[in-house]
Amino acid sequence: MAMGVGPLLLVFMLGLGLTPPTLAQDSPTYKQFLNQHYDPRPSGRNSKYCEKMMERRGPSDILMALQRTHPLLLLLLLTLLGLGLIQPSYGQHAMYQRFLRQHVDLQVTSGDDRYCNVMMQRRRMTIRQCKPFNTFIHEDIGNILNICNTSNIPCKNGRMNCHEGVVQVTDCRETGGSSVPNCRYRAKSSTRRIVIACEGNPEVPVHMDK
Ligand code: 5FA
Repeated sequence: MAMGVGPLLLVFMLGLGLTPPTLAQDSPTYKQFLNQHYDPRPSGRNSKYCEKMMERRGPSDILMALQRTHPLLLLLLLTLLGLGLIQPSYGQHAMYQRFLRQHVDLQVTSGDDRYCNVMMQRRRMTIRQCKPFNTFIHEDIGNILNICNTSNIPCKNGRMNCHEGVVQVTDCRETGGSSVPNCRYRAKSSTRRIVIACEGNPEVPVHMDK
């Protein structure tokens, strides 16, 4: 369901393309002018004629107002549709950003306890509570993305969007007795098999499963 900016642009351009002809062919201002000031076959030029015409042409102001707003409503509808289309893409992008923040560190190839204490705080995993366990992957982003291209395996929650790969990691496990804001961690660096969940088109990592 991932959609890029392309469909939004298409829908938006379609909206822009549809609106000008509507304005040109049925210009509300022009119609209003005709309605208020033009009568090719007047049935008289007395007060009765004026009364009749004012009554007949008056209420159409509401219609005119509706006609005037019609192109805007159309544009609004198309824009909302466009926003609806990019929403899933944006959500998935946010999950990918979250994955990068929590699980990817390309600066180092391994880390010690101090690394975990600093990184868990820096990557905002010790705000409301000390996240009990977290893995940092020290691998080129291309290699991590490639894991999403391997065959699907079941995730812990039963979904089939998980993939496995072997990468260099630092696992940070909270030591007993630490608490916010001084969360304390024990580090374990290794090259191990990880399982990640991927979503989107192209698929990107959104969750660390193991
Ligand atoms: N989530 C879980 N399984 C998913 C899947 N197969 N595909 C896409 N998303 C999936 O899940 C944490 C988050 O991951 C939730 O938002 C869930 O929708 C999504 P969890 O079941 O609470 O796992 P957990 O308790 O192991 O997660 P945390 O400890 O919060 O963090 P993790 O580092 O284990 O996982 P994370 O990378 O998602 O933060």
